[in-house]
Amino acid sequence: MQENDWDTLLTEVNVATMKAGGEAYGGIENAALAIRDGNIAWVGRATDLPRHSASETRSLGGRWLTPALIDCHTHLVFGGNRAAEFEQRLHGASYEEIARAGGGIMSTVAATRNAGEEALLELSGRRLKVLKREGVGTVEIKSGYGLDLDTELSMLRTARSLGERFGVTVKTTFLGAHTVPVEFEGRAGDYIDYLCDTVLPAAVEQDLVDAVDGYCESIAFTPRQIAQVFECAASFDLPVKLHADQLSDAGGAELAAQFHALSADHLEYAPDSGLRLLAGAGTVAVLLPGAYLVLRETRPPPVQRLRELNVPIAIATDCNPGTSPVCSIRATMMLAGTLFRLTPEECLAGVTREAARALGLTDRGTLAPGKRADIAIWNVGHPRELSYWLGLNELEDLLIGGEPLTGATPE
Ligand code: DI6
Ligand code: FE
Repeated sequence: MQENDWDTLLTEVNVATMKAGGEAYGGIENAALAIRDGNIAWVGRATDLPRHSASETRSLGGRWLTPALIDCHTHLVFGGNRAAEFEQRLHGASYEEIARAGGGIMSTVAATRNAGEEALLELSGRRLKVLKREGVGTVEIKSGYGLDLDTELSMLRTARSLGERFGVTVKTTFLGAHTVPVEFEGRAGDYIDYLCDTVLPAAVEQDLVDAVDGYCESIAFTPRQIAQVFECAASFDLPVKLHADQLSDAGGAELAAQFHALSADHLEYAPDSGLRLLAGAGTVAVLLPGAYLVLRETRPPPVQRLRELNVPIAIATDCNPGTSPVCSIRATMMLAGTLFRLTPEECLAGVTREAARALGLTDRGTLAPGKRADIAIWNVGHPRELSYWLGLNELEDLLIGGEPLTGATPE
């Protein structure tokens, strides 16, 4: 029969489908999974397999399958690094002090403007390769270290090129409203106008933008300024995301909810009223334990309230040179458990089902018929191990659209 004519059949597997509401992890033991035309055609218990033919059968010796992992918040493309600032912080300076003294984001802006597109591709490719080796098949990459027309476009082009080069899905996010560049010092309003009148329209025109983000913080932009950028995003039908309430209660959660943001990220200082608005707006909370760790924050995000309010929780690396020099989604899962007390199942859902939702992707994040065959194959005895180890990589293989990609990564 036509519908049971498969390209690939994976047998002798256990599957963490990550579908919500049933077994823990959406687990199916002694399972099989069939792929056709790059999508999942069938998944279930091996004893329930219908009559079929398959061009290729891969027996996986009891390994576990999960959806390929999704890193839904990164600043992967940047020049230079900020190890010197890290050192200064260890000598006692605070992140805010360094930023106010002209370091911080601005020092990465200078390095990124000077790098040139070839070097940017090379540097960020190294970081993406590491993520991919851990089973990441989809990654979000933000601009925001250019802050001028040419460099913002260059960052977004680099992000798009990375997707093609590495065969993974890259979702690009415009973060022009990251900080006020020196050329606009003391003129934040003019800079926001420039973003809305010039930079974002050009990036959209060149089809380089999938979503728009802003840094709403006392050291960055006010809710009013970000709202102007979000209005502009809406005029292009682009979804929005927000760096919200990381270092202070800056009204970020409320703003994100007001614009029905795909996600509100960080949220350490979000007030309860803001969380309730997020719940009503269907916005995903993206928690970033790498930044929390590196800044030695002491106030964790309100995980228990998010659970009570049924706000979906995703987690991500926030890979960036200032606050989260973290290129490991697996370490991020372990840290989300250890620092934020997320359960291993919440951690795995946070880098699959909920991370997909944070990017507005409905075709991935769970293993179910009709979803893309983006599948990670693991040498583990149980999926809880994926949030347990720090620094052990049990990835056996990564399938993207049904095709094994391990080894195809450019060196
Ligand atoms: N994400 C960001 O964009 C800022 N913090 C964060 O978690 C700042 C990044 C930087 O310092 O470069
Ligand atoms: Fe960030």
